[in-house]
Amino acid sequence: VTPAPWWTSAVVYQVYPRSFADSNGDGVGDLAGLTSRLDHLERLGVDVIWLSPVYASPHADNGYDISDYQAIDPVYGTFDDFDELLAQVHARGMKLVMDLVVNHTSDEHPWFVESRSSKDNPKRDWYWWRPPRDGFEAGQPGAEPTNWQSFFSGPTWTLDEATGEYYLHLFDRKQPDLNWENPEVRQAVYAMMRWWLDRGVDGFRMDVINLISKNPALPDGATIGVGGLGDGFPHYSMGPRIHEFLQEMHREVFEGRAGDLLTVGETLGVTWEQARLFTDPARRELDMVFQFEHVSLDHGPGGKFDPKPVDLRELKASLARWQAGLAEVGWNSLYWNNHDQPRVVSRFGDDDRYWRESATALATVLHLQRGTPFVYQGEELGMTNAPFAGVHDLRDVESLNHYHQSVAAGADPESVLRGLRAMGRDNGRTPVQWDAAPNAGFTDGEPWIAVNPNHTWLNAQAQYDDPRSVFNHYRRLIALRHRLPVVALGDFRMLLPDDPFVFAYERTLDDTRMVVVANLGDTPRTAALDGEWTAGDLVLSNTDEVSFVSGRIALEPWSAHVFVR
Ligand code: TEU
Repeated sequence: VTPAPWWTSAVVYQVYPRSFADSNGDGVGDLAGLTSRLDHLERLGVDVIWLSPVYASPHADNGYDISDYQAIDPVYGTFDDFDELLAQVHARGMKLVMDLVVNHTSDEHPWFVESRSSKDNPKRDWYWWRPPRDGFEAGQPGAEPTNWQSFFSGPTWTLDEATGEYYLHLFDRKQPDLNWENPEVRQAVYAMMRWWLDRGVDGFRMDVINLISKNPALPDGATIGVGGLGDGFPHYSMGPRIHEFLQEMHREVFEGRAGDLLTVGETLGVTWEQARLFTDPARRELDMVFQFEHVSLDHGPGGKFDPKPVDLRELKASLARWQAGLAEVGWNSLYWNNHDQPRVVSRFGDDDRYWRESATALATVLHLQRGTPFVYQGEELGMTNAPFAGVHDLRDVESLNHYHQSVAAGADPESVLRGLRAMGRDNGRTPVQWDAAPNAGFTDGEPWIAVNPNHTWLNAQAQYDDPRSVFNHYRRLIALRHRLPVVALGDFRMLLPDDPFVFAYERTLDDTRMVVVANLGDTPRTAALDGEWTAGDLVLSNTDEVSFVSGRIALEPWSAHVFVR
């Protein structure tokens, strides 16, 4: 038997550097700020840090628009700061995984500057350039080469006046898509990746990696509304060469490299069947992927900014499907939060009366599944969505575009704001709440986005010495994964799938059995657990006591318990 990979018992922590810790008072987090807070991560016990982009960038999308892959943006510091961070992370026995954003570059990247300079520039074909649609003049409404709608509102094509052609951008117009059909593009990306690995980083989180292969015919999408734009997703996602590209990348970049590396692909809209192909070790593509099924269940008929309540049975069924689908072959990532999602305690929990209980209960049911858990900065403190008063409080390009386009199309501003308050990405981007000081200990200056006013009581300092805190609960969950092979490797079986409030499952490995049971609702419940469990088997709980009434466990609102025997 081959030993289980190291990341089966590891936990990853995502740092969004802009909002983590600011060392120089300019209001933006930076590398030196992160280095100064490594004690926090060591205390939490995480194994790996995934660092969101710190490369040179004009910051149209907070660094997911890169103008130089081999430079540190001055707002984050210097290469000396980076090397110091990497050395300190390694000295503490942790790993550092970089964000890899290669579906697109910034329009200010020298590759694109060259590419746009003329139709016969050698780099013209490094991006997707197309003439206006047949029968249309450049710039005329409807002249875009396809009818696709961008992730950030409006068309996916922008006209370049100088050459009279359009370039493709699935995201902002400042994020032109690279043409992966061109072998020079692929080799340039692989060389850059090798350069970072040679520098000592431990792997990559790959941004929207399933979008790098597109159907080169670029067909129109089915019409979806807003200005007659169409849904191009079936044509630009999971294109015909996606597996070929990832296998080539594996060969060119990772094959034969010493050390414990990690690759995780962000794969929008993939099914578990596709995820199994990406993560089957025999295929040599990726270690794991981020899937989006469970974080799309609350999207309403009008999309993500038209949220609807989630039925817990559906959420459980979705997660169980992924557990089963990637049980024998492949591997799951486990996450509630990242820099693109609203805060889980506000989304699926109760950020008011049962704040502590629901934050810890949600953490428990996620972390003890089979897969590698990802903790997003502030999640370990139970940070909540932000009380954005109006559009002036928002910073995110996706939210701002959505707001302006919807209002221009006649929507009621207040109802647009309601959707953004619930689902907007800025909810996850308010500064980490270190202490009760005026800017939560994040900065001595004016923060780039407002600190959540609840930092007066919701902060790291207030939680370190409280054994019941959200922070210490996360610490215990992480320690449990490190300590118990059943957490890392046990089989998964969902219990009580039809219960609308109780989330319960069993893990088994050889003779060890573990049962996780939580009440994800605000009224007391009872549940019958398979087998004879007693309070003596309890290894972790978010309440003070556990009691059984005629064979059924009594579950206080948002309580969570873990039994092992
Ligand atoms: O996000 C991919 C993505 O499409 C969504 O998760 C996105 O956040 C959007 O909300 C869809 O409605 C990745 C990055 O994580 C994100 O921060 C970037 O903005 C995006 O790619 C472009 O690089």
